[in-house]
Amino acid sequence: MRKHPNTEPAYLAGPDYRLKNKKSKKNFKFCILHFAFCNKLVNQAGSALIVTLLIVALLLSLAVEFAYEVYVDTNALSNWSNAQKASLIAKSGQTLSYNYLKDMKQLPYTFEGVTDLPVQKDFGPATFLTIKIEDENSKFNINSIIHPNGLTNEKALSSLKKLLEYLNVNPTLAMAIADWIDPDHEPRLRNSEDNAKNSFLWSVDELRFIRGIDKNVFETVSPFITIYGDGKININTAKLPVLVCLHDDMTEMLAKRIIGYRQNTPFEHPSHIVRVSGMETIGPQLLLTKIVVKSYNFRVTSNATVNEIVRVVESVMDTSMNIQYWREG
Ligand SMILES: [Ca+2]
Repeated sequence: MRKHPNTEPAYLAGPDYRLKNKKSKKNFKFCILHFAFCNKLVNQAGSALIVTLLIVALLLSLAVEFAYEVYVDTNALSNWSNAQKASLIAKSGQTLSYNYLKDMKQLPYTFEGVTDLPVQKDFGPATFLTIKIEDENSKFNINSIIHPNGLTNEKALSSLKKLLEYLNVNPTLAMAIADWIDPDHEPRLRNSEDNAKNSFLWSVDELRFIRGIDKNVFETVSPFITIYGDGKININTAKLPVLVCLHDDMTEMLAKRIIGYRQNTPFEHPSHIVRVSGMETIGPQLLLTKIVVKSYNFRVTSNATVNEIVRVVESVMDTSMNIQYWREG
């Protein structure tokens, strides 16, 4: 039985087999080398691909970052430009109001407490201007409770107590306010002179520094308080709480009658207040020091919007166009 050639040992197979076997080994060796070479090539190509991808990713992130920075810078520049434009338009609102108040000065009396003026002028797309003119003589002058010589103005202090009471605020706060303003250091209430300013208020906001005046009290009282003017109140423009505090004997019903009267016939002279039924006795007592029919001090708030960027300029000016207060925001 003949053995299968592949199972024969090499020394029995003869020269052909050895030659064949030698070639096979050589081919195998070549294959190994070729495989190693190809593998090396593949590895090198893979590494190059990864490096390329990393570079592309890096460049891409740089490009995105650059585009974002350009976007942010462009946006910031646009916002800045809009803000500048809004600021200028808000200031121009003050000039428009100045002209409006000059016309108002020619009238014998002032009869509008708050005037809202949406300005119709075309400033461009998405650009608006609104002006609010508020009569400061329609409010109670908080500084009037102390005379310029430092003594207490008892009538004005009594009016302030009545105003607070009408607004459901503790009326004794009027004493704390008086101590805050007056130059002496004698407390009307316990601790009411502690850290007191002992000088007139420069702003209604200063009321917040006074002990007992919290946010709620301030928001309740401040719409009816001013620090501008000589303390006289315009009976054509004052709101109900301010009219009620004009005199100890003034009732809410009388104050409402005043409002009803002026809606049909604005007061052209302070003495005309006696024409209101029930004011025959109180009216003459108010003439000298308490009431006027013409206002001299106005708060002007001009609000400009340019592409949703808002700028506000607020001022208080008198009818001689003296600026007493100016704020931009
Ligand atoms: Ca004091």
